[in-house]
Amino acid sequence: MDRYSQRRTQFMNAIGGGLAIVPAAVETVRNDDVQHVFRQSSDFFFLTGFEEPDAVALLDPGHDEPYVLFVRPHDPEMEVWYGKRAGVDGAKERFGADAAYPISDLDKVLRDRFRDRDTLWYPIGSSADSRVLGALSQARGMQTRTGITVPASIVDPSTILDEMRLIKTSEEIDALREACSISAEGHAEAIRFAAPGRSEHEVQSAMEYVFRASGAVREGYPSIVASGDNACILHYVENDQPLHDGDLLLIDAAAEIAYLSSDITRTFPVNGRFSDAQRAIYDVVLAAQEAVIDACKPGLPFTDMHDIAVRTLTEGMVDLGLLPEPVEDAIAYGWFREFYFHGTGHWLGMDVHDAGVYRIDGAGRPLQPGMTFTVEPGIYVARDKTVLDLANAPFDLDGERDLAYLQGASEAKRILDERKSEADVVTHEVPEQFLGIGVRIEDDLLVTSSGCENLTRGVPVDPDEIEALWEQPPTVPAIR
Ligand SMILES: [Mn+2]
Repeated sequence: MDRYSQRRTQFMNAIGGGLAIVPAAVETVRNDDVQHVFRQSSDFFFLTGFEEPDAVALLDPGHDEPYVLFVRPHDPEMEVWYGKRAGVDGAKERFGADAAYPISDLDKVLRDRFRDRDTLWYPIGSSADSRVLGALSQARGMQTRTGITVPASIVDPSTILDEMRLIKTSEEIDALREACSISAEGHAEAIRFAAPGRSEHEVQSAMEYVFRASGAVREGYPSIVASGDNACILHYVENDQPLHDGDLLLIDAAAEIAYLSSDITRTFPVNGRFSDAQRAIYDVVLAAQEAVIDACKPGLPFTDMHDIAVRTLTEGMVDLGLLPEPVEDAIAYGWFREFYFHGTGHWLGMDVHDAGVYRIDGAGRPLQPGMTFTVEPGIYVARDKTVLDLANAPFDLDGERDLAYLQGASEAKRILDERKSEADVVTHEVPEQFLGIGVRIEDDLLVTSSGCENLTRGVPVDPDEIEALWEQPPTVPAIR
């Protein structure tokens, strides 16, 4: 049995008397006959290994043909233009389907398969909604007269698939390990390649060259190559600015291997030497990352990692004068969020922000061997954040999330701003030398039986080692 067939068996054991429909990703038009780059949906690929768009997998454990693929049929003319298709025969012969049909037969076959099934496992909100739900409602309309029973409930299959994807097999860990080592080598090349006068996208190309030349067919997500003030924009992707002497360069990028993505961030000086202010902030972020990594072992609640990072970062920010004393107020009142406003990590796998819940019954989920995740603290001092108005109002992240969930983001913000304006406010001036500095350090961890393994230390985090690496000549030639 190949890995996909093992996964299907495990999944079908979990859905009992139901049937499941898992749609492939959809190609989107860029213009005319040009499509945006296509990448298969992770859940669909996880169960099928099938990389084409316009496909649906049906898993029906109570049927003597339990695994069905609906695919694009052969079409010689289309295949000349857009590439080869497996077709209906290939879906059976190469991808192990017990039965296969052209995608145009979906509605008809579904009506047949819905009979005598109690539950439909289907991710509502996907591109196949109109066809799948349309077929179900048609079947329901007929059941009153015919006595046929069709699924009365629809359940999201991600409750099962997420759990399967969360704990990695040794085969998946091997692929992720390779993605991590290639990604680290690309980052090392970026550090060697960067220099004043080059641009963000030139560094990006040298790094991505290493990814691709080492075996990756794509990045796991769009590369963030952010110099100077751009580092304070979390998802900066323009990557079109020149590198200036004296600036830092923050790069958040990674390769994907066999549908598993790494996720690395490094921040380093464009001219090879951290300034005192840059290094001071860097050291705080690194200390926070090390404190979190030191604590990672089976049993640690996921949410504890953020608490550890917040404490270390806040102590450091108060020490540097970025925030006023005392540290306890800076944490309790959420002042640290002026400079650290994202989470400390996320599951890592087929999707860079991978599947899986972070809490169980409200409490942080304990780490288990085989889980993989990132640890990515940062400090971002936006250039225009010269004066802080800090409210002495208790900060409750869960409460804020609940509020945003119920009221919507903008109304929640209005309510929170109003609460803040009613509290006493401490005004604090941000030391000028720190303005415009953004630092994030991100590594990928695998939980082992006794602790955790850092998969991405193929590129250094120690500031002295980064400076030494910058001194080395790049391996990728500069074109200009
Ligand atoms: Mn990340």
